[in-house]
Amino acid sequence: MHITVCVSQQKPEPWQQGLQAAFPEATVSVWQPGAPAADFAVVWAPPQAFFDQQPRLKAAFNTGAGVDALLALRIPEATRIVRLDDAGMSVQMAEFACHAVIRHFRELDGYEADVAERRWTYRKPRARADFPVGVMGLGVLGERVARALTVFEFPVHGWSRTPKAIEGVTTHAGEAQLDAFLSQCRVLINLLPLTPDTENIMNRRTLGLLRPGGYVINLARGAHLVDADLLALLDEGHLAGATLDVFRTEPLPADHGFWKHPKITVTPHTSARTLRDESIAQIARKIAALQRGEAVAGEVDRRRGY
Ligand code: NDP
Ligand code: OXD
Repeated sequence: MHITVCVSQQKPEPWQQGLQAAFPEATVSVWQPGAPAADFAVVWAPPQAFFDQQPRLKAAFNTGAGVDALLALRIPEATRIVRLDDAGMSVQMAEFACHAVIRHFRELDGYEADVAERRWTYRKPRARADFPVGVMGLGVLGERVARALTVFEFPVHGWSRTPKAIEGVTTHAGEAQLDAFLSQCRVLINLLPLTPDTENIMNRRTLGLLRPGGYVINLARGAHLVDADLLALLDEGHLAGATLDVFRTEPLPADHGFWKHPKITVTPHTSARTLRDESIAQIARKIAALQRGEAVAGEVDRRRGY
């Protein structure tokens, strides 16, 4: 068995060493142009040349959860595409999302500003019932986030493509229920995959349906959000603020209006990081399962786009 590693923006050697330790008998190499064809690949944002030169891959394992960049490439039909299936990401996403919601709800930015001026002030407690939180995308990450929010007793709504039942969460499904879902929410958390159906899904019309004083938390992909529409709704006062972890161009360009906007909190695509050891262990288990002819979780449906 030959496994090749092609992970841009990350050091390939630790992936190679971890996989070699899991499969001592296998050849595990870091891909270079012209390298021999492999059976399995571990990839993050590989160049098109990688797939052009790897015609007999049985599976390509993405070192992240989102496969939008991968699906933009031409990949041999017979190559299965497998995404990371949690691998330590969902708990990170839950803590990040809950932190962003609570920071807004409890007005912690306001307290921080007061304390910086040595002002001992109180704000009127807000009612949780006035802050229904909506989670768009109820997959591996979104479901975990929705469940975590119920612990803090926020009213929680969720929206997915197909119907779901999650204890404590009011669920909605499909395009036909999108507007009803949005109009019940004040805080909106995006955890959708980026597909042709979801691109630009957060725009003037849809964000305008949120309750007045709405708050947007984008944790999925920058191209889900129409930047200018968010800025307009913030400036008009319909939205109270936003926490943005992902952007159309990353790193966020130095002159982008989001950096210094007083109502926007920017983080550098860090809400749920790939944990290398957990990911290597998961990929190794899946390679072994595929070798035995078994199905694996996290296989991407190319037609669906996630
Ligand atoms: P999943 O594939 O497990 O879940 C996707 C969810 O979105 C599913 O509930 C699915 O519905 C729903 N969905 C897909 N298309 C539509 C649609 N057209 N209308 C309504 N619902 C839809 O993905 P994950 O939870 O693992 O990850 C979500 C995204 O988070 C990733 O694609 C990635 O972009 C992003 N991400 C961001 C990270 C960061 O650090 N900022 C880290 C990791 C991921 P159904 O259940 O019916 O299929
Ligand atoms: C991912 C990501 O998709 O890091 O895993 O965004």
